[in-house]
Amino acid sequence: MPGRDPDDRTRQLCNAWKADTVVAAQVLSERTGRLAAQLAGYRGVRILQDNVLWKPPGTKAIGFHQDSSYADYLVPPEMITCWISLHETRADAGPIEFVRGSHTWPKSPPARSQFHAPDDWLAGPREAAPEGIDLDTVPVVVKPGGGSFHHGLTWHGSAPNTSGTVARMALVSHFIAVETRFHETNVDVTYSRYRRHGDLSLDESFFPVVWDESGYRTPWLADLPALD
Ligand SMILES: O=C(O)CCC(=O)C(=O)O
Repeated sequence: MPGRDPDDRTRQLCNAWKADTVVAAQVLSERTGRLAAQLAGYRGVRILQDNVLWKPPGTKAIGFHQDSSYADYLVPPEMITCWISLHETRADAGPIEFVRGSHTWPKSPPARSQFHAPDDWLAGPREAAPEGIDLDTVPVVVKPGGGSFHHGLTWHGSAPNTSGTVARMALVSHFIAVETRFHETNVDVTYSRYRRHGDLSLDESFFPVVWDESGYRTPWLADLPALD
């Protein structure tokens, strides 16, 4: 709806897989889950959360952050992310960018950088960079359907879309190790609502198993439409 959201902000839906089976087919795809697990060295993965991002011309930056900073309510407190572009990306249209080598840096608290529309989107990694390291940011410039995987400690975000004409959309899957459990005392304002009384396990209704080396996959995922 025009005017509902500020025109200069990236629009973001979280967990669109619950509302749209085509989004679900991609973000919960077995192949994507297998690749994520194998890259992370996990025996299997569950989805933690998806994001659908739409960044029209004129939108401001997304503050650089580490995804695993937002996982302290989980054990282990980490994730791996798959980012798929729905458009041909351009370096001036605010593509996702990674800070080279930052997956080896320690985890910083999430408050260090404002997420939506910060003026200084690189403040977080600049503060976190080890002494003597200059930030080297690498944009992901790909065709529609192209994408990338990133480690939960990799600093990433995106600059303003200054292209004037080109929008970009992306589908993001944040995966966690299949054996992940809720933390006993740390809570997340949104996701700890899915914690059952006296039980730290993650319910497959909300955090389905996307791929496991045993061949197990949450059974109802078989009902999703096939990807061409
Ligand atoms: O697409 C972007 O600008 C940022 C996406 C992001 O933060 C992520 O994929 O974890």
